[in-house]
Amino acid sequence: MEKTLVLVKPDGVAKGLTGEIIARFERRGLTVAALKMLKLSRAKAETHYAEHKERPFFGELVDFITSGPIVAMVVSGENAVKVVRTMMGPTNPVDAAPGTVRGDFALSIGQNIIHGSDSPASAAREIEIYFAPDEILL
Ligand code: IDP
Ligand code: MG
Repeated sequence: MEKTLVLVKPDGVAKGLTGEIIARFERRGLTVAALKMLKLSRAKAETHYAEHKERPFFGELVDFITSGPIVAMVVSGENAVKVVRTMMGPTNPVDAAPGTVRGDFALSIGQNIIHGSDSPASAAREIEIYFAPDEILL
């Protein structure tokens, strides 16, 4: 089964949306294969978002993702990467349709509630940042 990394970002946790987000994936038929709450270190945040290192918003992004607790999960299922991305909605919530997580719960690109890996290769790289192999139980 394909696996993807999902983060409920600090704004999503603070708004009490963790259960709602997990429920959406479970109702769709995806499986939560690993789950934890944590506060991300700057070093891990910089590793996770390394592709954006040169972008003007990088500092703000690292500040935000390390600003409070997040919930990390491995979600698995057929085409999990693409299905999760579709259910999240586009990066800028202004463009996100109602029915998507960002379209229902976010307004700003900097605080857009949720992360999901953008490819199976990204998923493999990102899952290793958050989970040891023996923490992935399904
Ligand atoms: P994604 O989360 O939809 O995969 P990416 O392009 O990978 O989007 O960007 C990572 C995160 O960086 C986004 O979720 C968003 O929070 C933040 N971000 C992206 N572009 C901007 C921007 O132009 N201004 C501020 N934050 C941004
Ligand atoms: Mg991305």
